[in-house]
Amino acid sequence: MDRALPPSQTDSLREAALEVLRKNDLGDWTKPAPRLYPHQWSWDSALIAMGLVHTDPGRAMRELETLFAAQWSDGRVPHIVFNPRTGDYFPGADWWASTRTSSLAPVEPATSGLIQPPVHALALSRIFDGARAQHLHALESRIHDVFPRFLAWHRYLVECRDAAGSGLLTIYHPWESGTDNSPRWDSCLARLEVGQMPAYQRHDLKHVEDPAERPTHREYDRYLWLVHLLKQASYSDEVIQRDFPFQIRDVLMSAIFAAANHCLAHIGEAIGRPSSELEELRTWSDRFRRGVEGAWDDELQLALDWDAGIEQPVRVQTCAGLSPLIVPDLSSDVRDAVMASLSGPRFAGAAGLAYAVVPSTAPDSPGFHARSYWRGPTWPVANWLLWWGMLRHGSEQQAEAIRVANLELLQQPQAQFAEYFDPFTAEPLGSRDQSWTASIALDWLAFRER
Ligand code: 2M8
Repeated sequence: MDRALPPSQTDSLREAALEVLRKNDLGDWTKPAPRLYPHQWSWDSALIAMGLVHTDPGRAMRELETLFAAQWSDGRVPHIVFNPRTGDYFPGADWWASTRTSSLAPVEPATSGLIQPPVHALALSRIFDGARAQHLHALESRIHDVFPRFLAWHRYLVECRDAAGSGLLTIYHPWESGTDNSPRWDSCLARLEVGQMPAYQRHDLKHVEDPAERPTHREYDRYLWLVHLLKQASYSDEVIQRDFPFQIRDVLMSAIFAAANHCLAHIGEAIGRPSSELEELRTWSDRFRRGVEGAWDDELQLALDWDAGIEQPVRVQTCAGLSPLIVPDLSSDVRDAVMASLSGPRFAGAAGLAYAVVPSTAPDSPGFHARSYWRGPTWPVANWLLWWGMLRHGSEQQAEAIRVANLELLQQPQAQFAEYFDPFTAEPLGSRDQSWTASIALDWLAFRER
């Protein structure tokens, strides 16, 4: 039984979460949301697999296999895999023109040319451990088969997104971070001069009640201008890195990558991969741990992204600053400092919160907006990542407090597995029936039974 909620409520929450995943299930992959996001998104799929593993580990594996089947020949896993049969989305496959633009892209399916945070090995590791425990040999053999693709993905990130060996991954677009309109990107986007590009029409605003919940038109112009420039560079890392105006070393992505290398090494060792590969993965995990630890800012008591365009840290206060918690083998003094920031008055301990969960941006800090997407609302999925990390660092009590507070938020009758929530009123915002919200609810509900 779950300590957070009485059994009748956990049962109905679980059933409702499963229903969301069933409704968004397209057979081999899952839509992140019924209408707002009708294609396959990279990190959504991995986090969806984290929930599916509790009911159908084979289907969880299929989610990853479908995504990795769209991998580019340089190893990158695209942030969107387009399905011609599912709904409107802008910018769609034509706008990205991946196959026409780069010989590295698959001929089919059409994809975007960006990446997203590399959470995939966290999901693979969960599937693997389950398969081993339950003697699911066919599933283990599928993990064997897909392993080289995962390794190629990690190698792409190391060689192309951190060629300088900084221990932090460089992103070229806010969409790569997954935290699209976070104040993390404001100062860099403010320097960007948008040139001539074709007129466009957004689809996202059709699917939310209030446009304030989504990025502004000014932000969208910048997002699309960056895509235009990326296409001009043929999505080539070498060309992009010469003078691209948006190059930021992303601390959250790098923390996830440190953990992902650790998870992949764990699987690799268990399935007997060559020791040279295991050594590489461990070295990468350590390199990105050091990168994230080195991004710690004593004054803000948060880890900060690095804006390579001006060679300065990005001094904002967002949940990404807590990402050292996701890193394996974190030194205990950094862990204690991050935990203090997380539970303190800028995040889960902020005055007036409806539930003691982590908002995406610290209330009262510049750029905060309670209803706008990644500028302040609480995202259960971001809370899940921090919770996952806290458990690994032995911060069990605090992890439990985050899990319980999130489940209480999600079991409100109006919550409907929303994409994000106003942290003060708990009003659901963005899409409803968001797959990864349902999926991580399943994982949180199953936690006490594990
Ligand atoms: C959001 O991003 C997409 C663009 O990739 C959008 O706003 O159209 C983000 O929350 C991102 O992290 C997420 O993967 C995606 C699908 O849920 O939606």
